[in-house]
Amino acid sequence: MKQSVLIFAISCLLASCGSNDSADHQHAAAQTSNVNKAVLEADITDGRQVVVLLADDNMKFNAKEVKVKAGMPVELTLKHTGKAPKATMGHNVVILRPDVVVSDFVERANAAAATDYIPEELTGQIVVHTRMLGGGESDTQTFTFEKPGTYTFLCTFPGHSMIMKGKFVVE
Ligand SMILES: [Cu+2]
Repeated sequence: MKQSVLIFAISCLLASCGSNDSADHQHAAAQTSNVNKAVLEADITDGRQVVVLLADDNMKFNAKEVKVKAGMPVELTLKHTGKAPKATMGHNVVILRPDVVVSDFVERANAAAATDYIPEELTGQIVVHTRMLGGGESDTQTFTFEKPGTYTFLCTFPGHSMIMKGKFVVE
């Protein structure tokens, strides 16, 4: 916390910002510190790449990037480590194909409450997705990336993908 205040003070100094800008700067700093920068690598077990993503009541995933290989099954588990119910703090993981326009997808997902925010008309844009989970729940999906590339993953609960978003880097 002290460090982020210091960084804020320094960046404020460098930008020689006036008091009017302080709120904006503070807001931006808070958002940045809320984004997890961690990189996960899969554990290979019995020919499967095991990946466990965690999501919590603070609307965060435990990783920003996941490294896996193409052509080998991925066993992806999402665990909701929080206590909040699905209706207010639901989390899923949706992995999109590389050519998808993410902002368009998110817009359609927001309107898909009846199907737990999975837009059924766009399933062709989805590599795989977990169920929408409430606190304490988990879901596992096994699938294979056929081609190397960078694939966006996100939570489609409305508003969450602003922070709950990252990438699978498939080699
Ligand atoms: Cu979420």
